[in-house]
Amino acid sequence: MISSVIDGAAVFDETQASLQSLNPAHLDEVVGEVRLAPARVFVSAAVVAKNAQPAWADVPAPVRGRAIAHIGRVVEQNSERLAKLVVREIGKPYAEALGEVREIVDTCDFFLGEGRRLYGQTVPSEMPDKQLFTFRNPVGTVAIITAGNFPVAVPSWYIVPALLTGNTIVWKPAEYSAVVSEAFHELFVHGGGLPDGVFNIVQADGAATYDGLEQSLQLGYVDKVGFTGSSEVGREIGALTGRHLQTACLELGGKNPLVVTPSADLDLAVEGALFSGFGTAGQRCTSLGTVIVHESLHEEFLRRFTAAVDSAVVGDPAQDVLMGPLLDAKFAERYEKYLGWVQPQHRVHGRTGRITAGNPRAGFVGDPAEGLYYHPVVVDGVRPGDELFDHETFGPIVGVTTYSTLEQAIDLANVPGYGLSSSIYTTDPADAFAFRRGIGAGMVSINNSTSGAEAHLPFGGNGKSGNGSRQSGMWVLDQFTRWQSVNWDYSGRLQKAQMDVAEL
Ligand code: UN1
Repeated sequence: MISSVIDGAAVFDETQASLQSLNPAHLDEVVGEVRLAPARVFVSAAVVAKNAQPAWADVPAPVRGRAIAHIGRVVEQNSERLAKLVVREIGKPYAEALGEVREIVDTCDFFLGEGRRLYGQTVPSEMPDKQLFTFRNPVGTVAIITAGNFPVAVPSWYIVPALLTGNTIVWKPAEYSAVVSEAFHELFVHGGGLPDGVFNIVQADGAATYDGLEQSLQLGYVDKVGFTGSSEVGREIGALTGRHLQTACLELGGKNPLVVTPSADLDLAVEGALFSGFGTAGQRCTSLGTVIVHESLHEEFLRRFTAAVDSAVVGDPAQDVLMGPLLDAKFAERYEKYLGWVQPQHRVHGRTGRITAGNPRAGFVGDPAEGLYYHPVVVDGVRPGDELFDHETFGPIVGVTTYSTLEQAIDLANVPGYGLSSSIYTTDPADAFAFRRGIGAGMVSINNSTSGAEAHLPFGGNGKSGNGSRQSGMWVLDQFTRWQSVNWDYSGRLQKAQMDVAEL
């Protein structure tokens, strides 16, 4: 039985419900059972983290960097085991799962050196015999709430820099990736030799987490929140955090556009659209929502794209497939609702991808021995105002629409009001840069997929995709540290800023 781990000890609360985590490729296989914690367990984890924080912050940053280095090596040594667990618990194809584990290692590699930098500045003063400085201080206790579609890479984006900068952690992973989360937690705690209380994991559902977080914020036990998940829940977390004058780093949904211009290499664009739309079964926040193709290429693009989709292999995620099953029954149910957004005026292609395991689901019913497999679907003729155009679906469905001028394409790309990732296929640099300037997204790909960001560039979105905060790379240091300004006057007299400014 999987449980929360607080202050180095498993916390079982027999009065609480437990939940089975199922293999989405074989719903009759239980991967693990998790005991869900109530709100008060979340609060006690926050108290423990709060108490452990000063000592962790006292550890010299280069030493914390070495702990991160060790974690990276231990994760690397356990890559295959962890990736196989990801395949089993959330149905992500093995190659992608291995890539995801690689992303933890990349993140550790990046931040281990940051332990020896973590620079502040020396700044000149307007007065003589006075010196100004800036220091980065840890924020304190960080609550991290993450989704299960990237059960290891995305948590590492928060956890690694938060630990490196001297913060302590309460992590609440998704319930349906509890087994992977437990394995991740163990690798981190043991690999890094982390003292008890520094990195706590709370296995809880959304309601208990919200209540626990609210109390912890109210009582001052949590100083920062990192959240990856839906735009709806992100709004609630942002509002809750703001009410207590704390800040949240929010990484939310996307309706990511891919523009195909007249000068594009069409085969490359098709390949990019296929991976962006159907990699991870369309369940990345960076997955492709709508292809916006120039009207002159519409038919040819559609012909090649649907041919590629038709020959895509959907099946056992342990094999070499484009797409495995959906993550979890809850997501499958939601996705089926979104399939209802297809309207009579739309032209539906696909639902023909070769499914090699189980039966495709027309409706979410059927033999539990078979997984949550769906056909990839392409819907041509989506327009603003259609639910399918305006909203994220988090599933293997891609819309197609046309444009005539690049300005229109940019407008169409911005209409849904998300702003996470975007892509343009063009061989004309002027188009590429006009797109970059006009698009509201935090991330822009030129001749590449909307998904698959590298781990050392800022990652994050605007609008419905987030509150402008960025993860990854050195930019995330601003999420987990607060600047402290120091002015040191060694003149031996009271020098007043703005009043005692030295003259030439
Ligand atoms: C997510 O789905 O929350 O850029 C993150 C990508 C991945 C991360 C996706 N590296 O597609």
